[in-house]
Amino acid sequence: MQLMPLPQKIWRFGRLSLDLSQPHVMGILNVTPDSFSDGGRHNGKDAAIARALEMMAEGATVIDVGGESTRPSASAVDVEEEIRRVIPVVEELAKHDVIISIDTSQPEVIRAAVKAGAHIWNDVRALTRPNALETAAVLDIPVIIMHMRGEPTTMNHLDQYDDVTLDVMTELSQRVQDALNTGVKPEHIMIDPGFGFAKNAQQNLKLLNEFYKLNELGYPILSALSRKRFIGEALGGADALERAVGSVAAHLISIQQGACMVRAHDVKATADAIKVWKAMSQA
Ligand code: 9MG
Repeated sequence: MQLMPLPQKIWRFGRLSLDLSQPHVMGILNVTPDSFSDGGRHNGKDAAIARALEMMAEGATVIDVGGESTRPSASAVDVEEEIRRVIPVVEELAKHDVIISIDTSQPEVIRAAVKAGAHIWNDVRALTRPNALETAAVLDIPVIIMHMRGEPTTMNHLDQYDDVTLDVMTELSQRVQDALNTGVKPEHIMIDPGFGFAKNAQQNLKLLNEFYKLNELGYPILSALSRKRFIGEALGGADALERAVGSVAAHLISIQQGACMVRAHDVKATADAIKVWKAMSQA
């Protein structure tokens, strides 16, 4: 592990901006039907907005809204349904001072979301869907390009690497190059090694230990480790809801090596850990 400075880069969105020389928390807001069921007391949208506002109060500077689960067992969602889930939440969130990222691989969804007020495209499929690269270039917004092999349903069989960190860097570089060749601006690109996507537990741990190597690619880096299975395994078999402290620790390890954004469920704990890290790094 090696200590790395963060990039001097600012993303501007009208009145809002994101200084990437500081680490940020991206709060996870899943708007899949099972995410906000509360026995019918609130509708799903109200509960989702309440959770987003809570995460902002806890220290999230970006809210990542997703209408499709990327778990290997999840069934596919059609574009119309994804739009029905995501857009009403984005329209409401856009009334607040928050930077909105959209977790989608569908060009139609990101187009509708940007119209409704979203700012960033977070694509676990790294702009590989038809027309995705062209859409990212035309929308002219920041994009998070994540490493994965195959699809969430097939990725668990695609974890053969010579050296996981170097192979991820090579494959991510190719996706970044495709984006640049299509007209995506270099200053709009953030990369993400895709913890848990086509990687086994040992490979995820090696990637975390060698996270600093990703800085060689020259782009700001997101790490998304929250409640991932390998964190549970490192804890001796902890369930998802018991992985908060392990996730905070792993996120901090990635920040120490250069991550400027971490994607988290447990925002307050993550933001507190970052405050301590910042105090230390300014001492
Ligand atoms: C939506 N989503 C789920 N896991 C993710 C990860 O590891 N990275 C990014 N960028 N998005 C993710």
